Amino acid sequence: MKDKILKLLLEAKGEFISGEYISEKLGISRSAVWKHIKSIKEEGYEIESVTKKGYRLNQYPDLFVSEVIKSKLNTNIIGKKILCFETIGSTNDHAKKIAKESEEGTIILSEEQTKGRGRMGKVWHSIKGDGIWLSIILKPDIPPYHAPIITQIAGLSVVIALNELGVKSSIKWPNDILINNKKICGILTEMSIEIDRIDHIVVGIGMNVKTLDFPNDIENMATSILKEGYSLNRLDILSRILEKFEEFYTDYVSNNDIEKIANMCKTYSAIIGKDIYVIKGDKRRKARGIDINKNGNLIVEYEDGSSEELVSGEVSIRGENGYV
Ligand code: BT5
Repeated sequence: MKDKILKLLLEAKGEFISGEYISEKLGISRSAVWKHIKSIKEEGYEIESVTKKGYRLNQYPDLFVSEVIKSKLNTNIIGKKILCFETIGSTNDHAKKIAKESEEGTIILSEEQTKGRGRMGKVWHSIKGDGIWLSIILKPDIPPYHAPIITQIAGLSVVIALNELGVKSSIKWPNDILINNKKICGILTEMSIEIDRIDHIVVGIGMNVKTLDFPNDIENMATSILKEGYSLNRLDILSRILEKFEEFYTDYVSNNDIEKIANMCKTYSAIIGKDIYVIKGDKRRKARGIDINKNGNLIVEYEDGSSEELVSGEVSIRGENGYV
């Protein structure tokens, strides 16, 4: 019932709605309405009540609540269904579990992850309330070998969303987003294939928003929006990312123009023209980032003048002096 009242308050878009209207609409007594409003307020929602006018929602807390996100979100597919958790193992694991029976564009969010994952089983720290821990379920009709482009679409959406919000960021091919050469966001794309077609893809996006103290193992290479001096609301960042993602994703699935995505990624690249290390397993080789080609692959040139086309998933990139 609380969710339904919240929905009515959100739909009123800052206007007053009367207790009578809510009670009639939801078939509950006026005093029940008042009790629910009281408990919604206790969760941090600022609700004004004025005699003869009713209730008005003035402000809401920066929490993941599906009705609130929906009221902000301007998309058709991505986020049509939103599942929010207080805590979860990994949003990607949950997304994979429910993918078969879920609609394309369903998103899963959690305030905290206890088993957040990076690539190849690496740990992804997901501190409660500090970040955006998000997974998106997709069902594109594309060949499996095109799946890495989804990581790039996600990266592009994050970078463009942040830049539009005034936060200058760049992409470290293939799956990291950086601010001032530190990692603010990582992307983990996983797919399920049936013979030669994709059954579903889960794209996981983890972004540090409010973290000031990072665990020891990442304190020198990680940063957050707040740590970089920007005070942004998680819900504003999230809705902007999802809107950008829908724009690039729908364009890609209808036109299959990988080169367009690759070119945009190149514009925002943190490693083109930079000295880097290419790391494969325990081997590390000095190189220079040269290009992101029309297939979205990274072209590097080694010190001996030879070059290589790298496909995402097989390498890690590190900067010559530190993270990038
Ligand atoms: C990634 O892997 O960067 C992908 C991270 C994806 C996380 C999202 S959150 C929602 C969804 N559910 C999940 O379970 N995962 C996804 P990779 O490139 O392998 O980088 C992993 C490395 O990043 C770790 O080994 C650490 O060095 C570093 N790291 C871990 N937590 C971090 C954090 N919060 N911020 C910055 N760096 C971190």
